[in-house]
Amino acid sequence: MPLTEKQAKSEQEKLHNAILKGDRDEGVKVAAKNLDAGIAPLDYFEKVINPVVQEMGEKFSRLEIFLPELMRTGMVVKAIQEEVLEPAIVADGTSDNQSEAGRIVIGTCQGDIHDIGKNMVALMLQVNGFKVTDLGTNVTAKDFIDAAKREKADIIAMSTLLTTSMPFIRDTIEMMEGLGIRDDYKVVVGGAPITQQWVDKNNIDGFGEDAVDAVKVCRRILSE
Ligand code: B12
Repeated sequence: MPLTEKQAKSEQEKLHNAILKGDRDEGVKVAAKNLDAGIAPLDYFEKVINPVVQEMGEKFSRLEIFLPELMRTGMVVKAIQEEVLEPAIVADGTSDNQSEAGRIVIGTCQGDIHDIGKNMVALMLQVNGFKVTDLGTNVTAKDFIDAAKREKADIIAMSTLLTTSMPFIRDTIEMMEGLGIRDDYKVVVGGAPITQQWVDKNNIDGFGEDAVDAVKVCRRILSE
């Protein structure tokens, strides 16, 4: 049962209140109530969580809220992700280890600790049959490359939300070129500041707008 626009607005308000109070338990409770009522976890993520975090980000850039509120946003959303959405997505998942769709190492680039979007992408790839090794946050070019070799990866997937960390994606590509291994792995990237134009300019194989798109892009580039 998809969320209507009116329901989504009212749920956004409840989540927003939980964030302002910094009340993770209330956040978890209001999210769990939606899933118990038959709302799909991705529908809740896209129509409730995403608009609220975007709004918090915009308020932060207009100096209407400050770092403590931004941190509360991260804390409440991560709790919902870990305690409500991930178990539900895994339970619904079609993961089948017998027919591995491909091997992916994923991480948030050097200098960046944002991981809510990256974790969602990793989870969706995993439940869609990819073997995913999550390297966490603040991952250097060398660590991406070492992990790709170790895990015999098909794809290196990099996330960043900071414009200041975008050059580290380019560093990873340049390090791969320097080592003569650029063609051994496909590179897929995502995160709010990244554009298709930037991707095309930097010898990157794929770009995903969101977690569902990430699965499509990874499938497409491995079948090419
Ligand atoms: C929550 C948040 C935080 C939390 C993060 C908690 C956490 N564990 O992640 C905390 C409080 C820690 C934080 C800290 C900071 N933040 Co912050 N943060 C945000 C906020 C509000 C939401 C980010 C988020 O989770 N979005 C929701 C997820 C689902 O979306 P997403 O990450 O974009 O991911 C989706 C897609 O992009 C895509 N995707 C993502 N990765 C990948 C990877 C691949 C391979 C693919 C295919 C797709 C893909 O799929 C995802 C799922 O749909 C944003 C605002 C915004 N509009 O993004 C600011 C924002 C990113 N932060 C910002 C800033 C400035 C900071 C700080 C520097 C603040 C400070 N002064 O200290 C620090 C940085 C610390 C560091 N070194 O990293 C700025 C960045 C500005 C810029 N252009 O560089 C933003 C844009 C806010 C703003 N408008 O100013 N932040």
